[in-house]
Amino acid sequence: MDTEHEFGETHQNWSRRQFLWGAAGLTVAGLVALFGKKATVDAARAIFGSPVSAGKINLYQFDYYYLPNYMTWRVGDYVEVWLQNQSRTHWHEWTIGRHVNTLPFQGFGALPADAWAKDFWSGVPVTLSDPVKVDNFVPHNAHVTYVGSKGPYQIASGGDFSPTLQPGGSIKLSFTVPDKPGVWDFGCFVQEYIHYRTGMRGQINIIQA
Ligand SMILES: [Cu+2]
Repeated sequence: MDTEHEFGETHQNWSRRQFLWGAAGLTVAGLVALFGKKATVDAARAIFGSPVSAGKINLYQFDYYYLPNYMTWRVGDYVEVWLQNQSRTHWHEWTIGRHVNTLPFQGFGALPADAWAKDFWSGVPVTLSDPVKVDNFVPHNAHVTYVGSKGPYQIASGGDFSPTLQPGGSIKLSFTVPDKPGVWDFGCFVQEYIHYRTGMRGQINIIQA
């Protein structure tokens, strides 16, 4: 068999696969744009499965869901999450933790400062960069390095680690996935848990290296 011919075939197959993945991506994006429902997001997740995400990850915030709403990370991998608020009207945050405090669900009394009993980011070194329209950022117990002037990060205190973005805002969070394996929940608790309850939440499964 001719080696050059074999290479040609391999190249052709690769191109075709890239095309198919690209077309599937467009279809899913179109569905999300049309319906914007959590069901569609779940469908997208079923189509693409959940490969391990590493390196650059786009995480979109919509009213009221995240895309993706499920990720798999591996301990020790370097991750750069580019959080982007696609809403034209709503402020959204991104928190990760375990054991959501359901007291605010009762709808009475003062809201507690923390939404999670356990904040994923505690003790985790993380670098923030490229802030655009950041409403506020709460570092809580994370070890944060800020790229550039701290002004644009609007550093605040109280509650869990959370970047809160204005409509159209974005920020990059770079870090090495800490040795905290298992399933973690993430969510947006803006507007007294309404976003979270409406479906603005997801999960991250952290697997061992
Ligand atoms: Cu939100």
